[in-house]
Amino acid sequence: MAIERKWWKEQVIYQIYPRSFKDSNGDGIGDINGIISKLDYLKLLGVDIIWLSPIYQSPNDDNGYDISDYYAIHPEFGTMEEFDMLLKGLHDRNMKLIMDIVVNHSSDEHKWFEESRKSKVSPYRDYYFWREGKDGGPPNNWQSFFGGSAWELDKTTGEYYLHIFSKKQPDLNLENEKVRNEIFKILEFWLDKGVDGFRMDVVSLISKRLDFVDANQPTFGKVVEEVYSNGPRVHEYIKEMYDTVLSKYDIMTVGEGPGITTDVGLDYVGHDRGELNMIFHLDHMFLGFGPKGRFDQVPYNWNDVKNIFKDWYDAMGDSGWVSIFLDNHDFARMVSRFGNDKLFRIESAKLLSMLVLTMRGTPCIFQGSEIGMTNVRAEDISEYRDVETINFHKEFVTEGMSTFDFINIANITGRDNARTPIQWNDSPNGGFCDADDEPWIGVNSNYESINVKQALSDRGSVFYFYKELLHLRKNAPALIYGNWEVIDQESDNLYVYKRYLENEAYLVVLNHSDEHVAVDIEHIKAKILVISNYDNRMTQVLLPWEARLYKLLNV
Ligand code: ISL
Ligand code: CA
Repeated sequence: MAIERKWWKEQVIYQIYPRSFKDSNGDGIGDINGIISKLDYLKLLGVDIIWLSPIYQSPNDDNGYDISDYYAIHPEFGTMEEFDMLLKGLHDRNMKLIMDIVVNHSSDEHKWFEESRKSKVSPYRDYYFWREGKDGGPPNNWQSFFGGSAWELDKTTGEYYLHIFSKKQPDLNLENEKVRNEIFKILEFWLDKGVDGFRMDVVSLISKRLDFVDANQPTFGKVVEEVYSNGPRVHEYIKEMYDTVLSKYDIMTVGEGPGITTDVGLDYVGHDRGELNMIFHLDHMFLGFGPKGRFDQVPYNWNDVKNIFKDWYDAMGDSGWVSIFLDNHDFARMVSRFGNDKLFRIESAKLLSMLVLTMRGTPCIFQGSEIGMTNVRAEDISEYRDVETINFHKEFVTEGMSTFDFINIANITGRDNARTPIQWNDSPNGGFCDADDEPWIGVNSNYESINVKQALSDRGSVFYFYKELLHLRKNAPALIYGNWEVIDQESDNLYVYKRYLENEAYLVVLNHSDEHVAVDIEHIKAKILVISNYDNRMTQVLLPWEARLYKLLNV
């Protein structure tokens, strides 16, 4: 059977983390008007679908992933009228908007939870998971993603509630039909406003294993996979959302899924499942995470990444779809993690963009990657804002690590690396806000050389490379729907693959290293170089981080 053609396979997603995108009113916090002021920039780049990280009312314990009112815009970001203008501004430019929807948990300041915690007989008690403690401690040994027990004792009733993330993010109980109906109402509210779909936060976690048995797996990753994710009713819940609401609109959905492995991927996105359109699987993003998670780094290499891409391609076949991405607001900057952000920043940022835009799957670009923004180098723990980094700092220091060592790790892997403000120009605060305003998190000190203004004035910039590739992809069905065949699966630094569909074919040749590397492509005779990150080189030796896209003729 031929692969199904869909608009959401052909378009490209760009993620906006609103807090860090553009401040329009001097409070140091990015906002909706700031985004509106940059719509022409996004259009110029050539992306199609904006994924907006949460902008709802929130006490911001986890920067909006803790929602206290799903129907209101957080005043820091603006008003509902401004939101409507943003949506219209995008639609006027033939672009789309997908909302980030977080239904695994709410904020503890949501009225449901405030009611729920009041008494054991509250009509909202069953909106969350309340359990008695065991042997003077929590009901089981589950750990929170953000450190410590996943259970918090609430004094009012003497019971514990479950929070897989921070204690200000109590898990919603979707076993309760009322909760599911609330969720349908929320989805409908935003769809009726005209949004074009959803990114569903941790959708793999929404059904719990109700026996709440202790986790006995060796690593945190395994616990997520085998205990927290893919619970018994997860597909029933997603299908119900699809049948009741989602299927009635021409929209797209992408599920974010820690713990979704290749074995179960198609259960979420198989085209006949009536569930989600695509997933963000996190296998390659969790590489390097040791038994205790991201601050417990273990080595990995490029081949591990390649193997994961191969396994997912094979697992999806022609019947499922993924998004292709190498960074987002939860991970290090792409060029710092998978490239060389010092000696070959521009070359490697371009190489990675070629990878993201030529694989099979809907590409997702994280804000700032289009200008090759890098990780930060914080020197003091007070520079961090992320609840995860702050909590684990305490935990690791208690266990004997020095703050100095912890900061060195956080500078490699912490989420704030991706959350510093977009560098718009070389003025103080990088043009994110005015020089005399105080941004909510410090601007990366390299803003004077790495910024949008510079990128737009330089034809050889990372920005224009993205722009050209985005344009190429749009007009090349083989790069969207084509089969993908890797030529050098074993190589640790080369990544060479073909994309082909009917009589159209492309060859992508990437040197993922600081070295000169020979590549054997001479036997592929009829080919023309379409785009590369060095000047028109056709030789058999690739320069460091050289990336070439060839069109193959006579196929
Ligand atoms: O960043 C992580 C913790 O180490 C990831 O495991 C992340 O928590 C996971 O991918 C789920 O992320 C999503 O849900 C979180 C939120 O903090 C993240 O920002 C969001 O992308 C809870 O809502
Ligand atoms: Ca602002």
